[in-house]
Amino acid sequence: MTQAELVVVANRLPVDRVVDADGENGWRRSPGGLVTALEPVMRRADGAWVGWPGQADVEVDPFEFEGTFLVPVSLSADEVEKYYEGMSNDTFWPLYHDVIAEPRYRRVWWDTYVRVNERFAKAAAEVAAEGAMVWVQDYQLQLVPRMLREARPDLTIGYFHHIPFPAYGLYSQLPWRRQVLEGLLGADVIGFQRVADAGNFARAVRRQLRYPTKASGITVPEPDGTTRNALAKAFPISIDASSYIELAQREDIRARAAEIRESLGNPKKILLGVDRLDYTKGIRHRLKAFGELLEDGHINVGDVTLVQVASPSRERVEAYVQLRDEIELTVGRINGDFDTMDHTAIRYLHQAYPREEMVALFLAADVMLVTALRDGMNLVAKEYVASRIDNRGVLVLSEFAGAADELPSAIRINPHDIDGMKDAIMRAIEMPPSEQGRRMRALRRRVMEYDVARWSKSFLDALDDARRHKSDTRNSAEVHA
Ligand code: GDG
Repeated sequence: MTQAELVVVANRLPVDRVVDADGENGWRRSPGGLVTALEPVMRRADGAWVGWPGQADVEVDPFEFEGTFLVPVSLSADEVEKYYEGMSNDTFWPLYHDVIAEPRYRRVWWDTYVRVNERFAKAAAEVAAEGAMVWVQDYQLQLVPRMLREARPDLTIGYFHHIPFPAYGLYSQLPWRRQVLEGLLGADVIGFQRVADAGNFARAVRRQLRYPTKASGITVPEPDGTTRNALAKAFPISIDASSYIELAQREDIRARAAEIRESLGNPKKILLGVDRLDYTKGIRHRLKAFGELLEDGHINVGDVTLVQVASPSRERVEAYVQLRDEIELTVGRINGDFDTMDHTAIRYLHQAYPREEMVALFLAADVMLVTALRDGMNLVAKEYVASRIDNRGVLVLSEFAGAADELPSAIRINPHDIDGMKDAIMRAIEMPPSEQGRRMRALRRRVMEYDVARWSKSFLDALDDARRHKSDTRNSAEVHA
């Protein structure tokens, strides 16, 4: 087996299984920011990626794919149900998003989560070279850092948390709150989206484990009686901005944007929402505000259309089934009340589109609505901004999305305040081009400067520092021995 200097461990492998016309199985790189960000790093570093291939009960041997060594971790259908749909998406996801939906605490899910985390940790331990760096991704794998450290104390371990970390009062509901903190603290560097998330984590560690913390450092006791320092701090994730700029410059995509406007009956203003269909995204609140604006007569369907892309997500989890029903009922009601033969109030699309179509939509949209009730970052906000090479368009952005920390030139909203959101939408619709330009330029500067390459570099630099520090302490211990 390959011995890799850099190992990424994520729930999913960076590839999707595809079957070609002859029925042959193959693999295709899955689109996604993380994959794009890490690809060059992985190539340079003799990298390996440990993850689930995305289908239950599929056993695949490790293989080389476009310069990265891929190590598939197999999950049974029962494990997918308990570890992924259950513990990850029906316990951690709602709990970490401020219990917008009620988290379910089921012991059998936890047991499977532990077992599956062990399997990921074992696969990573097998493929990592002596003294390698391992970077674990996200809430599905919170126990891996500790398990890996126990198996391989020579490794330097990083963990990045893509979703929020909740306030202690909520976090403390978790029956396994100590185990999860201990699991994460197996890492040398623990990255969060926002400064507030890192703060919530440090507070949980102080309250629950009584470990001292100072600035971003946490003093973690080791089994041998010594202590070590773990770093817990914000590394806000970003997007591959240049690839969005390239798409936005393409003639065919610009033509498609014009065609989209045309097909909606050339309204004066197009509002756009693009989200996975998830209760954290505030889609219902957005529809409520939009519906009321129509009802109040502030806007009419001839002038303003809302396009809502809600890409299918977690369709086997009950809360998502319910959410879809509620949203579709609301859309149906609003359209029923306000549509005309020529114009629709909401063009609702429960589909996933290729990136080219997304960028065409971004270019067609005068106003982008990001109304999340809670969101680690929200990459869609950044993708919209990067695509607006014409410095036009308005971003309406929830203060509960991580992106709000970095994008102060957006129109900031509290999605729970429906009147406030209605005012913000009207302001966005009526904003003069000069103000749009001023705001959009500021937003674009930020997104282009802090792109995903910069994000991964800053995290890996921190990890490298931790590794150097580790070998310094080891050397000085040897000198003193
Ligand atoms: C989690 C955190 C954090 C969506 N529909 C389509 C499509 N998308 C793409 C978007 C964007 C991505 O999916 C969604 O990223 P978000 O950041 O908006 O949200 P989550 O999926 O909840 O991601 C989040 C993120 O992790 C990264 O750390 O920012 O807070 O919740 O890139 O464009 N892409 C295509 N077709 C679709 O229909 N091609």
